Amino acid sequence: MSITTINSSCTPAGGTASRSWPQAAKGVSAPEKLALIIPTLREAENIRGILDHVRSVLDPVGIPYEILVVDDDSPDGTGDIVSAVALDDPRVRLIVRKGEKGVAGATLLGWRNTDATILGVMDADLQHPPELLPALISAILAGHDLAIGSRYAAGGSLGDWNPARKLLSAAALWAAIPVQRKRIRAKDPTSGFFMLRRECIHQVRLQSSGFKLLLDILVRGRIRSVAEIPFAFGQRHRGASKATFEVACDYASLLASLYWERFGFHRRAHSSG
Ligand SMILES: Nc1nc2c(ncn2[C@@H]2O[C@H](COP(=O)(O)OP(=O)(O)O)[C@@H](O)[C@H]2O)c(=O)[nH]1
Ligand SMILES: [Mg+2]
Repeated sequence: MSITTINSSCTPAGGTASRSWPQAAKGVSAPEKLALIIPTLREAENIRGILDHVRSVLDPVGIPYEILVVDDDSPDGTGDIVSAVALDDPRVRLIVRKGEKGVAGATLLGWRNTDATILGVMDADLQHPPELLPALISAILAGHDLAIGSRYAAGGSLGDWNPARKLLSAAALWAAIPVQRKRIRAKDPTSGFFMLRRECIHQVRLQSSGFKLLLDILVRGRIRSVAEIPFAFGQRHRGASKATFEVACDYASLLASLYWERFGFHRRAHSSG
């Protein structure tokens, strides 16, 4: 299992972030900045569309932002498309990882390569509606540490998933209940669409394998308050899902380490102390 930590501030890679940002809109304090990570693996058919869509939604919000596409060396030209967009808009940046896979690690790498105060992540395939981004930002600016795009909050939905996938998702949620702190327990701790304050994971050790970074953050991060904003999980725009049996194994490994920390080591330490 690979573990990684985030520092409270980072030097942006590639020098592309040393530009001056536009003035923040009224109500948004100047030093705030959002870094939105879009992890990609073979998303050539989706990436230009999602970048255009996200920028059209974020521009009117007025918060300084950058979008970091962290691509695991996709052979379909995803990276070339992002590079072309980045030439025209320096708020778009590409990070290419070689020899590694996994959404959690890609997201953490993106967050390490930005100095933004608000960190976010969303998928490239339009299953996460960009229209939800302003509500997530507002929740953070209103004082929540973590804002989750939630399929399970009232008003949200899983879309057209088949019964087997719904059952698996419900099992994953059920398994995550005992390890979460009651006060901040989330209805959708396995969502891949969320934002948080950078300081909440400053030097926190997080598991970089697998897809389910949010649960790790909920358990190990310094999260005091959570907002869940409902959304309907959309249909993949183009291409195929990369969710595999290996992803399920990574989730099982994450759960095992969280259960051990919560109910194994500490209990032993307390009972022996
Ligand atoms: N960097 C990176 N991104 C990935 C990897 N696997 C999936 N993704 C991206 O993560 C997002 C969600 O993946 P997806 O296959 O749609 O998962 P699903 O929605 O659960 O079916 C998409 O943007 C994918 O391109 C990976 O190994 N590395
Ligand atoms: Mg998807």
